[in-house]
Amino acid sequence: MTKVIDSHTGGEPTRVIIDGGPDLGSGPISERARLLETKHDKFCRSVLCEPRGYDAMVGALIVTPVEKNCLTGVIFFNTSQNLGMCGHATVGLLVTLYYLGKISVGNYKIETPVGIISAQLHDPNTVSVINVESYRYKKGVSIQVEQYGEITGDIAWGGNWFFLVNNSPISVQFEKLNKLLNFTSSIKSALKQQHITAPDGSEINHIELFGKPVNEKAHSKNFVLCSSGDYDRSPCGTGCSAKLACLAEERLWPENKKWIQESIIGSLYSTHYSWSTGGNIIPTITGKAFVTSEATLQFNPLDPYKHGISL
Ligand code: PYC
Repeated sequence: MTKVIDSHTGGEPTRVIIDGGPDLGSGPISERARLLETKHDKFCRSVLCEPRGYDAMVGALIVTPVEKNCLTGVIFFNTSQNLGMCGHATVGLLVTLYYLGKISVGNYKIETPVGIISAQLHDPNTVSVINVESYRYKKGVSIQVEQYGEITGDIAWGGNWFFLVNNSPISVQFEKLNKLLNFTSSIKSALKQQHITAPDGSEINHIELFGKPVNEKAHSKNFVLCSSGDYDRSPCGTGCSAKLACLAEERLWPENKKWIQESIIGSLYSTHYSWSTGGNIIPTITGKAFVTSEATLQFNPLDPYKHGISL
């Protein structure tokens, strides 16, 4: 029996597995994350793929932390792979733990496969995530993208790897959703074909475009293609961290000043950063989540799609 609590953060869904996840042992969280992806992919697909979920959904598997001062450990995953960190799902996780009566308003440390983060629950729905250190890795990388020609972007780390494009030939508007999906998927393929990777050789699997905001409080509107192939309905916590890293590096936005990021559906995150002693930035992302359902997932052995619909 797998018990889950679903929530959304700025429209982006999180499914927290509160019971019935696989036993991954007690090793380092990064090792347990590797085990989840390689040995329990059927579990991940069955929990998140259609007909129980969909490609936008991110799973949050609660695990025992190695560091005793952490509230919990967590491994984030989507319908195709693990995520290093996930901002919207961290907001969803804290709101879910509050809903379950396991935490109250306050500050917590959380262990993720890419490092320990902090999160502050301000009220039953509002959370600030103090993310892992973020940085721009490369500036102005030009690639040839089929149908679109030369596209230039920055590569940055915000807990996941991002290719960030400021001058999108497709305007960042919800009405252009299919075109935005097509364009960003083509960028992702081009990066792969042209062997443009993160410093450790891993794929740059999130693509982020920026355009003019609609909401007058916001400084920018984004569109984020996630590694699952679907788009982020929220402004993307790790994507905002990568954006802040680029702004900071260019000295375009000062430390501790609020940057409001609007998502493709119009939801907002309030963000800011501070410099770390090593010259990277420490981003803070504030957003709201709401619990949408509690469920016990059923896996009938006679169900031909018990492991989800996937290739
Ligand atoms: O909020 O960091 C995020 C995120 C990554 C992928 C989907 N959401």
